[in-house]
Amino acid sequence: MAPAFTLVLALFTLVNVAVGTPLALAQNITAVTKTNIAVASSPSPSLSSPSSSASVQKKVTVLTKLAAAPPPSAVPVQKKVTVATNPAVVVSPSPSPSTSLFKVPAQRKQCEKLVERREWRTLSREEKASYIDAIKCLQSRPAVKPVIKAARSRYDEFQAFHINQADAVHVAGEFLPWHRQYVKNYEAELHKCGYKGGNPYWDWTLDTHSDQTFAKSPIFDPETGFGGDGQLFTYKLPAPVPPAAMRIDPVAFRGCVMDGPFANHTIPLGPGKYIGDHCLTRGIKEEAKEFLNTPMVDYIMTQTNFGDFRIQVEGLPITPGHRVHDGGHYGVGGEMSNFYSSPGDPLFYLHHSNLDRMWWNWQQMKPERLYEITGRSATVPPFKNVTLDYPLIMSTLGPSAVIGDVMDIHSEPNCYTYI
Ligand SMILES: [Cu+2]
Repeated sequence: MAPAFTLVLALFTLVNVAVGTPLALAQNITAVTKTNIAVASSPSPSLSSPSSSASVQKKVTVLTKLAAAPPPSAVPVQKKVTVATNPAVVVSPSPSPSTSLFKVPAQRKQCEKLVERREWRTLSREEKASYIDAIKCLQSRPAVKPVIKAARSRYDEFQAFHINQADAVHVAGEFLPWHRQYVKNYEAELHKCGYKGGNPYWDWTLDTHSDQTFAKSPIFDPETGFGGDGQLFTYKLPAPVPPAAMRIDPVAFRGCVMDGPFANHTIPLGPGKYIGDHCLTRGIKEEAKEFLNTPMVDYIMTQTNFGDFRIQVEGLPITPGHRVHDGGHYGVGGEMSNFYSSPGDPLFYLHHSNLDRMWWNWQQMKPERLYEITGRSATVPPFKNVTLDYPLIMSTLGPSAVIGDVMDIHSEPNCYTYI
């Protein structure tokens, strides 16, 4: 985000926060952003600190943080202000690191064999084809007991559960563990469909060099990838001005993906919480390179505690600008850009594998990080601080777990690794 725009946004935010109205942001900010910032910044007592000076303090905090919005190139400056002024600390304070939160659970059994999760472009042609075939297999198998009845296939059942759980598992301490278990269960389903490897990840930093066109990433290849951009005028949103509750940014829905393995695929759920058959939509954005590049990843990896790390990975609406999680969703656009229905695009699982890989790499930097977990369980009461005992509900998708179960991916029953 350009500094000038950031400053304007900061001032705009201050005005809006002061009068307690939702933000009216520039068009290129997603609907997800609008809604979420409105929630995160609104002076609701449930989100504010209990002190009477909280709202004043919050206004100052938001302004300070937005004005100091960090281009990754300004890492040292940003790093100093993150802890003190990050609005997320006001909205959702991480408890101070106490030993009780970092207790290592009883020794977990280490795996004898690890499934290797690899970057998409390192898979052989056959492995790629086998992965795509397994997705198509899930899209053709009937749902077991989906939380949304309109979900027809087992693939849809995963998307349905994400739509159902999205409000509970984002902008919260369980964001990374929940998605870790969710992708793990998806990987297990792919295995039932004959795929042998680990769920591949998409290392977007490989697509962000200045001489590269993001939309030309091998991930979007029609033959050896997931198909390309949405084609203009091939898709119409269910409502021209979707209600804010759907978190749909109309600009992100360029059109249907007309090439690749999912060109003729029909999605019964979404966008948002709408129900109705539609194509796979995208709206790839070149600007995504700014949020998915190596300086951004390096910056996020310098965070010194889990609370700050999770916030910097997750990005909007907690941070003032895009980060890797929301940046990847925004960069692909269409269904993938939606807070609720994003798993309708199979790229969701490669994107989240890469976020999981980032977390795992961060965990491995220091021994005490393996079981470090903090953060509030939700943005609205009743919430508690997440601990290793906190449940990760998966319903019919596969095994549920507690956070402590998923922290060490090299322990039973996780048994996978990133190479
Ligand atoms: Cu999600």
